[in-house]
Amino acid sequence: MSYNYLSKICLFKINFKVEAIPKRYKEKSMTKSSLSVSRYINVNAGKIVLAFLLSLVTVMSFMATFPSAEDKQKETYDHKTSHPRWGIRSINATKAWNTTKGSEEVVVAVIDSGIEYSLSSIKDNMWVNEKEIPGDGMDNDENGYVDDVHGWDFWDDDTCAVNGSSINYHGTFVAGIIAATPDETTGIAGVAPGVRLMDLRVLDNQGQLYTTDWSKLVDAINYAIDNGADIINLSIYSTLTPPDFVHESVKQAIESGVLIVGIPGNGGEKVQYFGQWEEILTVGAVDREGSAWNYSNHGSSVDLVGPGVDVLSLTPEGKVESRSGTSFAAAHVAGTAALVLSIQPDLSVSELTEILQESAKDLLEPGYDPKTGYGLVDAEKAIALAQRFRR
Ligand SMILES: [Ca+2]
Ligand SMILES: [Ca+2]
Ligand SMILES: [Ca+2]
Repeated sequence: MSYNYLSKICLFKINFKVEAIPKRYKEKSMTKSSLSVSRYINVNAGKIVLAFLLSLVTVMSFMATFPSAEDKQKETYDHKTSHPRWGIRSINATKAWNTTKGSEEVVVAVIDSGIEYSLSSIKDNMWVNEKEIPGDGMDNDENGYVDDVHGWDFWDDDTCAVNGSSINYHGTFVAGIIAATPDETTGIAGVAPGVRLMDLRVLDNQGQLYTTDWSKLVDAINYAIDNGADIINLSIYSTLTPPDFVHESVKQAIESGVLIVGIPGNGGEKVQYFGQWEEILTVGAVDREGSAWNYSNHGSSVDLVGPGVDVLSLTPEGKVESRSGTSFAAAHVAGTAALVLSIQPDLSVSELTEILQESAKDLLEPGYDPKTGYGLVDAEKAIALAQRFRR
């Protein structure tokens, strides 16, 4: 256990002029003693980093979790204690596969830290901009981006996440949950392995975006709208209020028929942006038993929950790791929405949302509640409901 979050915190203390650590994070970090708490601390460490950076530069959001000692030890999953597909099984995605594994016509834009799309279980699932000739230095489809084949790296302002600066694990991890091809070697499979992933990188290699970079996020949303995405997975949250033009771009996406799946954030507190906006389908996290995760933010903006505690997926190095966060719960819902659109491509955003909510498995008190929303997303039931859907 020589590697732990404290060393990370110390590093930040050295590198930055540090404001006081919010007391409640300290308390959470120091007083809990359960075996799994180190992963929760990670999330809080992320929030602390936010506070640190606020004193130095203007940071807008932080969503990534750092690898903890426990995560490090779990680089290879244990078949006995953790089936690599428990997350997608718990939402009955593997049963939904009897109907569809997803259509390649359905495109999920992952606005995140970039996707390592050379991984064997990701590479065949990338969206391809058919109108663009790769590598000729020309913007063949005249969409404003030269040689954009699988999306765009708005952080580096280059053609893809894997060229240029190194990437944070987060985007690849999310992409794996949405659409990884089932792989019997790693055991990993995405919710909707037949759909396509659009890679829109906005976060740096620490998983952060700064207030000077709001326009990068808006450009990514607009790219998704203009280039045929059906769904945006937006597993990013901000404790600062975003400017109106960001909200406007979110509204524009919905009006254009693009569902945005977002998160409430990981602080055990009120729902943060962007999940706070009603246009966004906001997804909290539950564990393997279907219990609400303590650190999943809650409030009347939470629409659904998904598996988000000790979820297994792929790192950019192709390793299977276990992570916790509402980011990963949202990815399960984005994948489920993609399955539904695969059999009912003409659904509006509100119809798709209604199907996901009505087919969810109700948790906690009967009906809606602010911790688990309308309940745990259920891919099999959502597909069945979509099949019966008539306007
Ligand atoms: Ca282009
Ligand atoms: Ca070109
Ligand atoms: Ca790049």
